Amino acid sequence: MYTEIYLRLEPLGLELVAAAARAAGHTVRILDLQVFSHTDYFRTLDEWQPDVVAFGVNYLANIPEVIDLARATRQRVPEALFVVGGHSASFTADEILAHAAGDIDCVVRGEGEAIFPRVIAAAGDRAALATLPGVVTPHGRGPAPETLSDLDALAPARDLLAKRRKYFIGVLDPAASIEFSRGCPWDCSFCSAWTFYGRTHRQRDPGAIGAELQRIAEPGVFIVDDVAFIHEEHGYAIGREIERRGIRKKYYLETRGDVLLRNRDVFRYWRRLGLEYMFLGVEAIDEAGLRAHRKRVKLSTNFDALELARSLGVTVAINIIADPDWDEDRFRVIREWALGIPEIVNISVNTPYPGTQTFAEQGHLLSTRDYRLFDIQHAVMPTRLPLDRFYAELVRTQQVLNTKHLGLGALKDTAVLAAGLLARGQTNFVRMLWRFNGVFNPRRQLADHARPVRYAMRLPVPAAQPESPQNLYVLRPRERRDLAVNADR
Ligand code: B12
Ligand code: SF4
Repeated sequence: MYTEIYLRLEPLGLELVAAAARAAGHTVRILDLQVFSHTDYFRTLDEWQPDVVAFGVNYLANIPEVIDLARATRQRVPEALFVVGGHSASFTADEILAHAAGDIDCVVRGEGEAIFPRVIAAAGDRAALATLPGVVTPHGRGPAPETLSDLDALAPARDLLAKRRKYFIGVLDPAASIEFSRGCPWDCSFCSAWTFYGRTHRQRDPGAIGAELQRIAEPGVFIVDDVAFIHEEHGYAIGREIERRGIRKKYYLETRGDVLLRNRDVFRYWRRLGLEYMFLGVEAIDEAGLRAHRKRVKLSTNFDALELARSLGVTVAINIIADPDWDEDRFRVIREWALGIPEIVNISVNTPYPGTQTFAEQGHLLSTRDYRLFDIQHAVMPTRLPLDRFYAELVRTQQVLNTKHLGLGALKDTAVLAAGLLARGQTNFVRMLWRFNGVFNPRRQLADHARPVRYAMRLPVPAAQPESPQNLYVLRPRERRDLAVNADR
């Protein structure tokens, strides 16, 4: 739902995996199903008859669609090896294979760059597949996935994406994406970014980043790091490369309140370099909520960070997690608070995703096992309010907040900008201004729960003890620098 309105971004992980396959000598095409239709996909299969078909499944909600496509693919190109990889697939490999009943040949867990060419090489020998690190097949699995040794060895195959003008975030239209670092050293209970990367945080080489940025044609750049500029010296080093190369772009990044406060000067520096948008994961406006999410940050720190962000002159968006336990009163408090501050406030619904500690500990309480509802806009845990009233409150709150920024009043401020984008043929931002009511609708959200469920999610077995992170990791943790993440509780 979110990507129907506010943003659509290039599939960076898939581009890296494609670059690895190309470097190994294969002919590769990418079809982004955010932009192309299933009809386009089937036409490509029929015309091209690929030897390998690989899907990136970062999002849990896409699992049923990919299983259905695997089935249809098997009928059209029966000999092709069908591979699935990506963030969500890494946490659900066994159940994906079980649902697909032989139509998916393997799931690749973890980072795909090094292993994908080896998977292709093993296409002719499916028994050999089951011996590769991180690879899970219906007939057996290889050892644990390996951590990539060099994050700069490959550049994403951006040239393989047709229709690059479709990628945007708000007024950064069009926008490319780039990675400065990978992983996150914190361990929030609702998040799987840290469990995927074994709680490691690795930085790319500033020179390689500068060279990559110089090759990007788009004027907008979305920095995909989970937490930008954890180490300020890295932010400065990249900035110096940008200055040295005379690169002028507009940037969007996401970070934490405590990192912003601690490294305020580097963010100020980046404002001069073109930082336009900043997203802060505030998550809760009470101490109890922050503790429940294990954010390891004080409420006052987050509020100080908001003050600071305002003073930088960037557009700030924040996220608040709505708990299924919220009643009308709680939604009202959030609405009033959000209307009183200038920032863009986004509300998401607390959703236990496989790979998170919340899922391991509370997953057995889920009220639905329909993957498609796991998009943080649906309630998948029992709600205190009857579901229809929960959605009515949620959408009303989102509507109020949407109108604050995209209503007619706000539109006056963006009219010149919108006209400029239209003049350049960029329509993504302008279309977004009218889309909200068509997409966010309590009746639609409620009706989504009534759809027949053909693939039911596997639930965790309730454990007597709190789940150990060791059981959740995809990549194994390594020695890491002390980032003092536990200091501000
Ligand atoms: C950038 C980003 C986005 C971008 C989307 C970018 C895109 N088009 O893919 C935007 C902002 C649009 C976005 C939106 C959302 N996101 Co998001 N997003 C991320 C983020 C921060 C980084 C992803 C990224 O690009 N990483 C860099 C690349 C290089 O890594 P990668 O994609 O993981 O790819 C590597 C491996 O996964 C693997 N791989 C990937 N594909 C393939 C394919 C094959 C064949 C193989 C072999 C390997 C492989 O190899 C790659 C290279 O190592 C992740 C957090 C994270 N750290 O992963 C969250 C994350 C993936 N998002 C998340 C969520 C919840 C959402 C939203 C639902 C939020 C919302 N507000 O509605 C939406 C849903 C969007 C949708 N399409 O449905 C969750 C995932 C939840 C889940 N399990 O389903 C994550 C993990 C964040 C979190 N903290 O929990 N997101
Ligand atoms: S700081 Fe952000 S990316 Fe890191 S664990 Fe918490 S929510 Fe996930």
